[in-house]
Amino acid sequence: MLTQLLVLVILAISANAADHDMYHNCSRVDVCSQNRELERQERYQIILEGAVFSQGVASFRVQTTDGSENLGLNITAIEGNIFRVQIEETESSRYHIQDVLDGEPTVVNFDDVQLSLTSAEIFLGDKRAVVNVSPFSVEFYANDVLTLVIEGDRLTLENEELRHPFTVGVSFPQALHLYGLHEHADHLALRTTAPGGDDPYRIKTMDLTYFELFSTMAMYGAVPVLYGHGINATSGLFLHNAAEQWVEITNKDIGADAFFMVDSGALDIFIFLGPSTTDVVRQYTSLTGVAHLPPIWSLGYHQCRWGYADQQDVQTVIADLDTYDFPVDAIWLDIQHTQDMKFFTWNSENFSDPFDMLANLSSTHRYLVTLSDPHFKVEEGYFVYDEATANDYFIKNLDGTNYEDQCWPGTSSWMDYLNPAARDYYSSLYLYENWNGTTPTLGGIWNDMNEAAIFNEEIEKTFPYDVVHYGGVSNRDIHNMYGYLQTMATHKGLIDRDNGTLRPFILTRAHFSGSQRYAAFWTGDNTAEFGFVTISYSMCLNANLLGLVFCGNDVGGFFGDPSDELLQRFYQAGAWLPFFREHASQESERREPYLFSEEVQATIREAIKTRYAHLPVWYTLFYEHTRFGDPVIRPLFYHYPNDVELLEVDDQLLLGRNILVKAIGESEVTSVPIYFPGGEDEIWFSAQLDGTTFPGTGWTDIPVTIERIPVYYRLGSIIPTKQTSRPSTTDMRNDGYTLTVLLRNNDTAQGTVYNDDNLSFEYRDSQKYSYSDLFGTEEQVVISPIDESDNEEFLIVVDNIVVLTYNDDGTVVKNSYKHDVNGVPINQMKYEGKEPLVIILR
Ligand code: NBV
Repeated sequence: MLTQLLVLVILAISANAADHDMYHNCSRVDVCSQNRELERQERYQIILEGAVFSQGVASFRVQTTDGSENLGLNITAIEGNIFRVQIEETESSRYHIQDVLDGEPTVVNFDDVQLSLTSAEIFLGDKRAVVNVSPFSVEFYANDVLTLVIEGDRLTLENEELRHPFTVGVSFPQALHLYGLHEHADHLALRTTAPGGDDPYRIKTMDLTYFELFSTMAMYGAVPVLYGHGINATSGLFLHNAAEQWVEITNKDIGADAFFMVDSGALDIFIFLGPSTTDVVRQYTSLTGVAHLPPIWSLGYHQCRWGYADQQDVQTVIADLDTYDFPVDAIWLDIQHTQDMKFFTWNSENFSDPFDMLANLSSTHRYLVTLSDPHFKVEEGYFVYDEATANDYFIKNLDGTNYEDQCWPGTSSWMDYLNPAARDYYSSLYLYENWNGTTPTLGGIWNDMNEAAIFNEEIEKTFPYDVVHYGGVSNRDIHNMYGYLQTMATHKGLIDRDNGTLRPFILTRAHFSGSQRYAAFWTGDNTAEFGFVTISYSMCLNANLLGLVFCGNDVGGFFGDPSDELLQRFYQAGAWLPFFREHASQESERREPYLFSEEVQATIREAIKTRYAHLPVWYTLFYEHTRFGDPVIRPLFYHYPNDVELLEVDDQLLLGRNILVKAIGESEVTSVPIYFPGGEDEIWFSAQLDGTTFPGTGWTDIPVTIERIPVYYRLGSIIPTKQTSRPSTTDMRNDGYTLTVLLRNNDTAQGTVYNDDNLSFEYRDSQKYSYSDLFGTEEQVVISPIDESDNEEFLIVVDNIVVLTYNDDGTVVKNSYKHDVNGVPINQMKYEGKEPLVIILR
């Protein structure tokens, strides 16, 4: 009995662990094993003589210390306090990636250059780059604070026939923590890695089955961006390179080091000099772009399962969600919707009438999202296979034949998205005329398995490096951007399909720097365990700092079956992540929320409805992201950069500036510690509006029940919500707003609210939107247009104003106004959108 139990326990544990024999650790990958213990040593020298400074570019000659090789160092000044550092052999065949930056960066002139015998100083406003000759380093200063150093003593560049590895050390002398290096299932603050301990953080897109918590193993996404946050300044870098990398982190008492070991490609680093975290994030998004506004339905709740098997199932699930009063905006189809796993076909038996299914969904104002992978069944007669073969659109082996391996359809080939013609062809497959049985109700596409994932454990389940992409480019040089290129083509496909009138919604698993321009992403195949609730916060917070704002996890856990308690905690936390979808493996039990007891249903219903109530906040923040490049959800340090205590808090998030949420990732807790930031004067009101408040004085134990997780509104803010409960976002379109005003006696509160047609690009192309400032005192609330947009159709109507006033003795007074002092119903006061509307409360 005992042994049986033991076997079961071992099975249970190993069932949820990544296969460490199959996935390589540092010792099995050349670029890591050969460099990890590289000694610091001067290998290169800068030759100041002959350096050229011209129109924002400084060029230096670099020589190996033995004089055997010549290299060049370029430092370019870029608009917005950014420097670009490029080091390359004069005779070089290094590959430079294309299509990742959001346009060519704008080069600006240096303000001054000062040369001495030992250094060159380049001035850009109050920022400065100093190139030191010996030992070779490039130092970066923001307002005289030394914030980032490129260290010459760990620089190596090798030029092999098929590989061009390099290493480079970077230090952040005043950082207290480093963030970034996405994607890992780890804490937000990067940990020290060291030989004998954890492997360096590995960055390589791959299908990490059963990913583990607090691990440096590579996952589906690759964003080689690193920020160093200190009290005096935040700085950062972006390594513009799509090859495999390993990054060793050493945190010191003050300062931190990162050592990049890169398998191939160009040494091309953008440096962000902040000085604030907001500045650094904006600098990065200024280079790689922002997400466009999502169609509002994609911010609602998504119902997914690997296993909605036929069109009747789709209809029944939606009908049941309606019967049991669970708002939902989209239902998803996994691979089963295809005929024999052939993408862009429908299964003739189970989805025999897709038009009928889509019409049904559309009549309930719901959308369908279907999965579309980058691999294609090798089968003559399958139109995509035939056309792609005829045009040479598949990835190749070294001998020029199509690369083939195993995936869902059996033997498959992979679309070569590096080839612009293949991308165009792939985009065209999404046109209504090319994909039979589709309508605009098929509102979104799910690009899965695009790391790319392959059913071959010999090659870590992803492309081997000797496959060749368009133009003879080795996979080694672009591996990490393959999925990115697919989403770029999918995005174009959806844009073309609707003649540019509708905003595409795409969910991708693999992603790279800049993916935010095309797609949302989720954290992949998580497990139904408590730790996976909280890891979704640290992972999505990290992603949000790196521009990838539209992030979520599989609510419920992909593998396994959550307990009732766990499922509720997943929903409660997931409702406060930008992308909110329940999803489960086909091996898991069905878990649509109406299948549970009434108590469990009530909790899940409240979580989903809370999400819908706050959609105006989400939508406004997504708009502000498009405009300023800011994250939608933010770690606490983003707004409280000087509080060293909170730098490691990563199971709490700030939605924008004003809403604080704590995920509960533990079983059977009756209280949880919450960090309230901001100091004594920063008061946090329970979002239950029950008059409970907490000052921002750090850790406080808060009693909790299963009914909800702790959520707080910040004093001084105005939170726009819609308190109507409807089946979908479409049904809420014309509902009025409730403004919740969080005030201190005799003080003011402020907020913003954004509205448009919810679906099109007219907000961007014709300025058709309304964006308003909200200002409140105990006496009045004022709504004023922020800019001169064409806002007429989208002016908000306020139904209700709730004012919570915090008194100095800690008591809270709550007043709710549906009328102003003169008895005029608030929702009849017309906000004309040109002049401020003043609503007198008393
Ligand atoms: O298409 C099936 C699954 C999908 O449900 C999941 O969300 C993806 O992450 N897909 C992976 C392939 C599963 C392989 C086990």
